[in-house]
Amino acid sequence: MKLYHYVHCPFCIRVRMGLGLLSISYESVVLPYNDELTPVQLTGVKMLPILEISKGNAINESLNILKKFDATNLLAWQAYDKLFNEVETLVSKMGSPVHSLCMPYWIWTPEFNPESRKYFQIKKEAKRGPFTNLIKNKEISIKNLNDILSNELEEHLSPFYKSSTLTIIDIMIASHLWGMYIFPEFQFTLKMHQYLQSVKDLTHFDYHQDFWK
Ligand SMILES: N[C@@H](CCC(=O)N[C@@H](CS)C(=O)NCC(=O)O)C(=O)O
Repeated sequence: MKLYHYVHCPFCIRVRMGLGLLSISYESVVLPYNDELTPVQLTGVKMLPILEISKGNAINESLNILKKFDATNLLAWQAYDKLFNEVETLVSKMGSPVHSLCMPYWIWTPEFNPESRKYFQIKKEAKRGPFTNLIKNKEISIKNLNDILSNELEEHLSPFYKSSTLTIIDIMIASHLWGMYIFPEFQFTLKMHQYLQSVKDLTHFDYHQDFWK
């Protein structure tokens, strides 16, 4: 199987973590962000992650990919069914400051080349405004993120989100926050850091593995 992904993308990290926990091996294919043809040929839309199970059989949507391969419910999907609204709201609330802060830095990692960097920046600036402004306003985004983490997340970690064992929800949360490790002026609290590192360990996740083969 081949997993087509972007290294920085939280939904792609979600699948990498989930497949890691499930001990499912795959060939990792990092696509340049400006490659529209490959994803469209595989699934009809320019959206990653995509898992190509066999020639002519490819699926997208991170949660659907993981569900398909979790025959023994290792990811405890009942937790997601129970907390669906709450978790989707939390993830999208966190996603906003994380994207605003990290996008200007993601483009300078080895994932991008000059063409894909330009494509990404034009597309994302059309939605969020100039990257320079995102960084000029970084204190607002950092405060926003810290408020969400301390008021809506940390108190529910015991040590996983409303659970003593890891569930799909922890993978959804950790994958959305992982980008903050590359933002230079942000520090997770010790509790948050330990939580993220335990998700990393259990899922055998290595953010930059594709660049150090
Ligand atoms: N609901 C999808 C969301 C995936 C998604 O939003 N992927 C983004 C990257 S983070 C994408 O492929 N965007 C393509 C583009 O903006 O060109 C999932 O869970 O897999």
